[in-house]
Amino acid sequence: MKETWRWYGEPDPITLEHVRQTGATGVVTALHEVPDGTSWTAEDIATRKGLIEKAGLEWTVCESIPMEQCVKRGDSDAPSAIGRWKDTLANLGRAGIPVVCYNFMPVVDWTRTDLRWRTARGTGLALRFEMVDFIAYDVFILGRANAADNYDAGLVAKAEIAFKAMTEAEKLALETNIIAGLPGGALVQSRASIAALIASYQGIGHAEMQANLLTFLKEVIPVAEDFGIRLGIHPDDPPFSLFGLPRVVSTPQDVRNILAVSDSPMHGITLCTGSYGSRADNDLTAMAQEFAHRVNFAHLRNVTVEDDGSFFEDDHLDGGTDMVAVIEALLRAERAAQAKGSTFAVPLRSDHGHLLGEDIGRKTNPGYSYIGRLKGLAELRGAIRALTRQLDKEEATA
Ligand code: DNO
Repeated sequence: MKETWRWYGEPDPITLEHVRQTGATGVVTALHEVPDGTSWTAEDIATRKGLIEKAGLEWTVCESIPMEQCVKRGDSDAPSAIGRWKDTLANLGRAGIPVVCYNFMPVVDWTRTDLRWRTARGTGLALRFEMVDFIAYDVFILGRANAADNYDAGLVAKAEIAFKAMTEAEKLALETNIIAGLPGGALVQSRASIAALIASYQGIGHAEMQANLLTFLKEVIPVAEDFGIRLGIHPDDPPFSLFGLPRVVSTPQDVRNILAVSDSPMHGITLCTGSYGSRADNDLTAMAQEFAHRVNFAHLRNVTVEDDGSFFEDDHLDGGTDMVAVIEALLRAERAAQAKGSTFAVPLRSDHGHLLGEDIGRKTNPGYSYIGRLKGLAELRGAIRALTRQLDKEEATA
């Protein structure tokens, strides 16, 4: 496996020099400044790559090439948007970027309700998705038509109580957390624009979204093969419906459907343990064992899910996912592939991290502070080292 670190480009308060100090050798980035709907030029890609290489690092993963909403809706202008996506992919391929991550979430990308939640164990400030608050937003603040029908009646009642107790400032803060776009996620929305975007998906259910994804995949996989780029589709975060909209990359069955499109090693998944793990019925050890040979990128983080479906980001080795078992499955699959001649080292990054120490008072991207991620990386690195030793011994005595 290859250690990588997400970097948001030059505006990122965590510099490439900081990245270098972590010991990670690969960088995960995207041309975040290019507006959606424009393909990335070879020149802009070369400039970004040059910056990374000048710092002694490698651009290992592009996360993400943005996906225009029309592709997810399967509109009549979807083919031209897919064409732009393919142009960007080809330009990344010409530049030798080995892995590309993307997602297929409708309207919003990754979503949380609280970005500074104090953990019960006192391990800093974590990102949290509070189910009752999300429902309060959808049903009572946004006021989406029939939204209450999408939730358990008991939770809607709790959400109403929570909503009535919120100050205007609290309502606004909740709204900002949900729709103002987390870094690397969807664009900033206003209350009116998000309502319009949600409405634009009317009539698109799970089957339609899935068909639109398969259409997209059939178009892009051949381009990935031409350039030897490994694609890794990122799961829905969280892996359940938001705003009554379908999400089609949430469960093991979704992954099976996606992978069935092509056996090409260029068509794989991003195993984001935190995203898949935010759903109590996803067994991450079983998923890692089943899909390890198709994992082209690993996001390693842990979450603790609560009874009502709320969850918070826990420490990297603690929470609902047995992280050591997941890493073991990935290492075993990587070895098996290497025994057959593959030279691919699966890139991993310690995903997110708590706000700790001096980072608490500092401006950083939510989830992407320095110390918390570094702590996560150090823990994961230790687990990888120990497991590697164990697998080496196993191989020596086999
Ligand atoms: C959150 C990230 C997401 C992810 C995209 C992948 O921290 O994992 O922003 O980059 O959804 O396309």
